[in-house]
Amino acid sequence: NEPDHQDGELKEAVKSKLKPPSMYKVVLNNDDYTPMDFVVDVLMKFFAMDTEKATQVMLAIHYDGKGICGVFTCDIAETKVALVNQYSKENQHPLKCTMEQA
Ligand code: TYC
Repeated sequence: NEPDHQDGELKEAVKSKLKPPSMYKVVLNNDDYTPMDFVVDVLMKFFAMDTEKATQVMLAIHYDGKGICGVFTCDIAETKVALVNQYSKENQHPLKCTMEQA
């Protein structure tokens, strides 16, 4: 029940203390067995890439050993990693997804 201007000042004070969340890179690792088509499928299904972008990223991982699929807050990165690893396991591919602080 404070006057309006005090509410406004409180909001500013709170707002000024909020720092942006830490961001995490979600990384796919290369291996010798996962089919290229499956990796493209994962990039399209879980990281909203179109065929062309997913193919570019898959090939970059294939040649460089690993690659960034996206950068997310901790909770979202953890969820993506869990979903991708579960999907790979279900389909009996050794594809591994990990996260690193950005
Ligand atoms: N190296 C795999 C092959 O030659 C393809 C591949 C690409 C696997 C990216 C994993 O994250 C990966 N079939």
